[in-house]
Amino acid sequence: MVTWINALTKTRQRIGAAFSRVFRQSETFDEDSLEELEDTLLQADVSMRLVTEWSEALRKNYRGLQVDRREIITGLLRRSLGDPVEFTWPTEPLPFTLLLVGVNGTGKTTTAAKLAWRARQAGRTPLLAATDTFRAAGADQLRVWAERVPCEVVAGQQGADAAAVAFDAIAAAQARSLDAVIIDTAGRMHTKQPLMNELAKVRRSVVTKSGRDPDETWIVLDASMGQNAITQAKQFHAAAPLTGAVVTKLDGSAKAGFVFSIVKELGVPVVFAGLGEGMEDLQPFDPDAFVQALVGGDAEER
Ligand SMILES: Nc1nc2c(ncn2[C@@H]2O[C@H](COP(=O)(O)OP(=O)(O)OP(=O)(O)O)[C@@H](O)[C@H]2O)c(=O)[nH]1
Ligand SMILES: [Mg+2]
Repeated sequence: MVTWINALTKTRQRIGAAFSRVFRQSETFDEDSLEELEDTLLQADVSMRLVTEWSEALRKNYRGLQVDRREIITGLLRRSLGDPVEFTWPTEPLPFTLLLVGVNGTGKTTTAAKLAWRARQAGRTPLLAATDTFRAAGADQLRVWAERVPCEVVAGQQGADAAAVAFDAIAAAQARSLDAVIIDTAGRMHTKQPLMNELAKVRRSVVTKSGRDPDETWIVLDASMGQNAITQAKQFHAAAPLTGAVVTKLDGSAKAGFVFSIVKELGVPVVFAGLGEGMEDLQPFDPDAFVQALVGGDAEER
């Protein structure tokens, strides 16, 4: 299993040394240290808006004072991530429905499978719905994963109506008294309106069949996209209101700082994070571990 410290190696390699310098400075907290901190955060793809907000708060409260920088800076980063979401598989009303959305290649299909695996680990019966009917491989890929989980799968033929597949999947889960329907959708560009309309249609068919909104709609964001991911997410939110985000490929990214924007600018919690390719590498998002892994631990600094 990949650890948070290992997964965030690339981002830390980019910014860890600069954080250490800021933390180590023993004089008072002055403009130079604030500027170095600002540069460091921007390099990790934290948005300009957030960097400005944080640095103004630090300037106002601590400039000219001798303070424990590690403590106040990590505290500031940590607070901005909010409380961790402790996701548990709901027990009613069943079946629980989860819609996974996002642009091409972010990790939706593998995340769907990993979530099904987690559901099984928690003693639940998941069903995977393969609504990616754009490509023949879309359904096949999920079938292979379903065998590994193992769990049931409902898939459409290539070219089939994605909304109809979602409908059939919920019908199957209802008929077989299964606990959760995890709906994988095709990757789509957030700028292509017909594709976004199709996503809205998939969502409506969940509402029609289950009698309520999807219980969760999570956007799957590739961490290496950095700030671009926020722009995408806003467009998806318009087509299928988001209740959370999954950040994948943190292990391959040097831009992990954009995670702060998901919470602060998009206003949805990060529920899970992908730290590697293994089944068990999709882990509940842990804000404490994330911040510690980002800035580098005490041990590493010494
Ligand atoms: N290293 C790493 N690789 C990941 C992670 N999550 C997904 N991947 C890889 O990313 C690639 C794309 O994953 P998919 O799940 O097929 O992505 P998708 O969003 O379903 O793609 P489309 O359906 O084409 O839009 C695969 O090779 C996955 O193994 C992660 O957290 N870490
Ligand atoms: Mg896919």
